[in-house]
Amino acid sequence: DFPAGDEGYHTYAEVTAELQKAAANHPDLVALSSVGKSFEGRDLNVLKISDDVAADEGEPEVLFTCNQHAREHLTTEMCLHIVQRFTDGYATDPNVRAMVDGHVIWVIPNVNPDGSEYDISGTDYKYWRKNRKPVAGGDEIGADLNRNWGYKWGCCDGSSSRPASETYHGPAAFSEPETQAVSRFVDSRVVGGTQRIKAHIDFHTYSELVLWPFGHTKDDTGEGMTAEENARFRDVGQRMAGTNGYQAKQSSDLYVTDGDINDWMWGTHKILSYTFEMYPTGPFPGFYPPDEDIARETTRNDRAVDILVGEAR
Ligand code: 0X9
Ligand code: CA
Ligand code: ZN
Repeated sequence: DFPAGDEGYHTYAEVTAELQKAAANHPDLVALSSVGKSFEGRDLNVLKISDDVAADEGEPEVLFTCNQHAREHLTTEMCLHIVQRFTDGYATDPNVRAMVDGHVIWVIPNVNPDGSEYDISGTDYKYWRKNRKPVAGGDEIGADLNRNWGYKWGCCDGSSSRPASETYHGPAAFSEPETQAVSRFVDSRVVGGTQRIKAHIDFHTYSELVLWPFGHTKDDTGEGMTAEENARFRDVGQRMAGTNGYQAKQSSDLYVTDGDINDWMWGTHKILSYTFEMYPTGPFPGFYPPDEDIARETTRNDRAVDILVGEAR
């Protein structure tokens, strides 16, 4: 469980219960399923939100993913906040209603449930980042899921091949059950040759940034990124950052990564894919803001989320 005083955060079991409640309270709007299982066998929950949720209306789709990194618990709360706003808000908020009527919204609150449960096991937080799959042939545990995606995996010195590293990219692209399951889900949204998911945010903490691909190269444009596409990433990124006060930049301007989720979403599927690094800006309180900060720091992204949904068309 979360340490005393931080009970406002949701454990994996509590997240699952919230998703089940949302589905029970809004049967026409919400469908809960799983994209697969984590290494330790936890369901990777995905919530679908749309009017007439059982029907395939062919609407543009948006995906929100959270908690690739175990200790970034505020991101799980961000996904839950999105769920709550787009379900409970449907009856009362005309803006929410229009977005839900015109789109399919997918939310995966826990991409790394084994890691986040490990991080809150025991009395104190463990500062855990990776997943919990043991590395073959040694004593190390875990790969960095955000270095395990299959677009130019391990290409560019933006990850590590040493199992002890915090950015260990795993033995192969999609070697980890969690990235494999989420990527197969995204692959499955190609319907009749067209990817239905048009836009995506992967939430992380911390630094208050809006980041766009590519991460594997410092070049703004080149293979897989035209000047026009790059200008759109910049424009939408800056508009989103204008609403939450984050800083917007290309992800490799922060540092080069290879095998991250945005590079795969864009490089493979041409999904308009961003990383948000949420509150705070620095190591105090870093990964562990008090639960009193949850409401303020999740609501802070409401307008940015709405901008992203508006770009899915
Ligand atoms: O390193 C990461 O995976 C992300 N930052 S975190 O502190 N949450 O670990 C940022 C990934 C964004 N991509 C690049 N910076 N290239
Ligand atoms: Ca508290
Ligand atoms: Zn992260």
